[in-house]
Amino acid sequence: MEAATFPSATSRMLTLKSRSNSSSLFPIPSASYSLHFLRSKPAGEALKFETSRSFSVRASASGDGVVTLLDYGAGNVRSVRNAIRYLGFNIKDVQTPEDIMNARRLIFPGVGAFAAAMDVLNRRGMAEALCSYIEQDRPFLGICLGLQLLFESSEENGPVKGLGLIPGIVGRFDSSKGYNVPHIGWNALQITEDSDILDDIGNRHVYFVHSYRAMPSDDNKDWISSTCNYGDKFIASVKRGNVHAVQFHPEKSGAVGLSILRRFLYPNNELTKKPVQGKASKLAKRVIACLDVRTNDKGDLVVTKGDQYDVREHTEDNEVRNLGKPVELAGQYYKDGADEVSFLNITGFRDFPLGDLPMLQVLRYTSENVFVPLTVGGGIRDFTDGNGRYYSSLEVASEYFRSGADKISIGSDAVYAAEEFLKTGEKTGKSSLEQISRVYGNQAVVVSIDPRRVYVKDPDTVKFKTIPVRYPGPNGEKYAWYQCTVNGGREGRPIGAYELAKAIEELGAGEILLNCIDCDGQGKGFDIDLVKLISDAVSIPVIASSGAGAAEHFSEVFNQTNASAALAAGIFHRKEVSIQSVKEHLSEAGIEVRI
Ligand code: 1PR
Repeated sequence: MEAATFPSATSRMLTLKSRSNSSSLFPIPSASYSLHFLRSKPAGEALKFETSRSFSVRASASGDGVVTLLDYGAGNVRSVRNAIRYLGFNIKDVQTPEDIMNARRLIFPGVGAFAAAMDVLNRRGMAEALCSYIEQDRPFLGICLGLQLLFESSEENGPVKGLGLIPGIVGRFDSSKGYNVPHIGWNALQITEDSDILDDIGNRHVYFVHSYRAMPSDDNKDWISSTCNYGDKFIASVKRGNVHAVQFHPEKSGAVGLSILRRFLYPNNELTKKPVQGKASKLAKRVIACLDVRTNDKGDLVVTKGDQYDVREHTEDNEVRNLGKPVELAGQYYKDGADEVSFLNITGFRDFPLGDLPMLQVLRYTSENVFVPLTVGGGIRDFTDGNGRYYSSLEVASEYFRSGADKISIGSDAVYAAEEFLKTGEKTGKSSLEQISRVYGNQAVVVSIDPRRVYVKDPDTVKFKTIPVRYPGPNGEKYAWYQCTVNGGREGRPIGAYELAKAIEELGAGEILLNCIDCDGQGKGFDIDLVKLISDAVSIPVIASSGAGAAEHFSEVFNQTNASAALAAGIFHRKEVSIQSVKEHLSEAGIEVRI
C-alpha cells in the first residue's frame, strides 16, 4: 500500500491510501459474481455498429479523449460506458483515489443504494478525493445517485451522511399523494438558469428512475440548474462552474441525453444543432416495444410472437414463428421512438439463462446503440446446473445487468414468492425479488404477471378478488378473477393477479408488467378491466400489455386506467402500426408522450 498526498482547494491536506491490488470498488456484485465463461470476450469487442465517427476524430485529435469513470459495480454502468464510447471517448476506470485526482473529466454514475455507495467511497478514500476534486471546480458529471451523494444526507435506509457539498437532505417521494413511486419514466425539466449541458434540451423529456430526491431550498438555490415536478418540485440537476450533476439518466434519454453528455464532454464547443423545441410539461405515458425471444428449432435466437402464448405456426411443421432478429428489431424500435425496449426470454423457465450466451450477447449488442431503458426477463431464479454448481437468482440478474439491462423482470419465481408470503405473512428476504431489489433497488425490478381470466357466476364462491366484467363470459357469467400462471402460461396457480400485485409490491417490486393471456396477440385492445384493477390497487407503475391492435387502444388504456405505460409486440413486429403513429395519436388525444 502506498500513501499519496493531493493538493486541495481547501486548507485541508488529504492523505489518501490506495489499494493497488484491487480492481473492484464494491464487494458486490461485479467481482464476486463474475462468470469466467462469460468474460472470455472483452466488453465491446463484438461491437459491429457504427459509432459517432466525427466525435471519435475530435476526441482523439484533442489528445485527451479519455473520460475517467467512477464505477463501483452496483448496477448497469454499461449504458454509461456505451454512451461515452458512442461519443468517441475512451474510458479510464477509477481504481484508487489518485485516479480521481488525476482525472481530466470525471463521470460518476451512481447506482444502487445511498448507504452502500457512501460506505465504499469512505472505505476506499474516494469520498475525500471526490470532495477535493469538486472543490477544485474540475469537470464533473454525477448521474442519479451521483447527484444525491453530493448532498448532506439521505433518508434512504438512514439517515446516512453524504459528501456534504450541497446543503439539503435527500428524501423519498410521497406515494400518499397519488403518485407512483418509484418515479419511472420520461419527465419534463424546468431549467432555471443557463446550464451549459442542458442548453440543447429544448423542452423535451428526459428519463428518470428513482424513489428518492433532493428538494430545492434557499440554502441550495445557487446550485440548482433545473427542477422537475412529480408531486413536488424536486431538484433535477445542479451546476456550479464545471461541476454538474443530474438526477435523470442522460445515457438512457435517447438523442436528448446524448446531446447532454456531448455538451459535458465537449465544453465550449458548438457541436450540436439547436433542437426542435418540444412541448414536454409532465411525466409522459410510455410506449414500450416488447420482444419475446427464444431459440427456434434450427437453433437461431429469434423474435417470436404468440396468440394467447402459443408461438408456433399452425402448419404441418409447427415451427416457432420467426418475426425477426432481436438486435436489429430493438435498434429499429429505438429509432422509431420506443420509450423502452423489453426482451422476454420466453423459454427461460426451462433453459438456464446463463447457459444462453446468445441472449446475453443480444443485450450487449443492443445496449451499444440503444440509449433508452432495456428490460430483460425470463429464467430469473435459483438454479443448479448439471455439474452441481449452484447459481443464485441474484447472480443471474447480475449477469443480465452487466450485459446491459437496466431492469430485470421476474415472472414465475415472483408468483411462488408471493404465494409463500401470503401463506406465512412473513418476508424471508430470500426470494429472488427481495434479494435483487435489495441489491439493485426496487426500481430495477419488474414483475411480469401472466394472468388468465376465469369467469364466475357468483363472486362469493371464490376467495380471490373478483370484478364485474364489461363483456359477460361464455355462459353469461358477469364476474371474473384473474388467475396467475407460471412457466409461460402452462400452469395455473392458486393466486389471483390482484393478490399477487399487492404482495409483490410489498416484497420490493418497482414496476408491474401486466400481460393477459386471453388478449395476447388478439389485437382487440388491452384488458381494461384487468389493467384498471391492478393499476388502482398498487402505487408502483403498471405497464399494460397484451392485445394492442390499433393506436386507439393505447389512448383507451391511458384514458380509462392508471397505467403508466403500454406495451405491444405483434403490431410493431408485423409493421401494422408504427410506434410513431401511436405517439402521434396519443398526442392528438391530449395524452403527453415523448416525441
Ligand atoms: O417465468 O421468470 O421465466 O419469465 C418468463 C417471461 O416470458 C414472462 O415475462 C412471460 O410473460 C414471458 N412468456 C413466457 N411464455 C410466453 C409466450 O408467449 N409463450 N411471453 C411469454 C409473454 C407476453 C407479452 C407480449 C404481449 C404483447 N409475452 O409480453 O409481448 O402480450 O403482445 P401483443 O401486443 O402482440 O398482444 P419467467
